[in-house]
Amino acid sequence: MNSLEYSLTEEQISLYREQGFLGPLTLCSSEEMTGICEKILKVMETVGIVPDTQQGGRLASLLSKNGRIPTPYIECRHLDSRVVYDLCTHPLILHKAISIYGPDLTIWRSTLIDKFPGSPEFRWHQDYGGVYSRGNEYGLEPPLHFTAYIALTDMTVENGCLSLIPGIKAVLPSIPASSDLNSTQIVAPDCIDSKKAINMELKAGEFCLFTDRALHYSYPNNSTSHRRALVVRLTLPIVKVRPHFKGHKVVLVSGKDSLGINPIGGPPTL
Ligand SMILES: O=C(O)CCC(=O)C(=O)O
Repeated sequence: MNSLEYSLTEEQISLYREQGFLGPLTLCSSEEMTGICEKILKVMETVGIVPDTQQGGRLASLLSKNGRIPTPYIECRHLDSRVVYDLCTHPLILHKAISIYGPDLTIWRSTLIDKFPGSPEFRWHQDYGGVYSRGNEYGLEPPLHFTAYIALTDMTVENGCLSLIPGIKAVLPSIPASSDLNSTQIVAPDCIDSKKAINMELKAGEFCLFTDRALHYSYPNNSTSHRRALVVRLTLPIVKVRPHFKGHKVVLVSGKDSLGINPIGGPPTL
């Protein structure tokens, strides 16, 4: 496969710009992803480099009231696990991202989200509100990032797949998700027209891309099995990323970093 076959078509690029998201896209077969997911589950049994207090990050406060953080050790495992790093930097993701954002790309964060059976919805939000709002620890300047959302298991409406509303480009009015001082933002309910939503059901091994303004939600997991995803947050080397824990580094995954404004990490050796 040459890099053209890895890239997006003109139609896909237009659709991404119009909708603010694109998918499903194929990364690997379900069988291959099942094997990778088994390795990732072992990684999640080990402690990474992110302090306990920051596990679950801003997504934790998007869970409905009383929702608990499903699994420990989910944040930024691309910094210490080769299997997570390799998935985050898969050429099929990077070439597609390059088609839209150009050759210079960094990863500033990743999160493994294990939605256990019975776990609640994530409420409607734009990642913009969580990442750039005042007082949170993920600030990026200038504000620009996007997400590659990888299905480690099949994701359906029943087990908690994403749902997205196409065409949202603006930053919508938002309210804090909870009374917690560090709470992330959810979009104000009167700005959400959920009739327009498109469900993003994915098979294990598929992924989708979405902007930081894409308005999205995920269903509760009403099934009896776990729904697992790896969420990769990408940006450009020109974006200054506020380090959000000791040892946090931005990883240059494509092209060059001509400004050198962030501490840059390499692939993990394990
Ligand atoms: O995985 C989920 O259920 C929600 C993830 C999400 O909302 C996000 O990545 O911003």
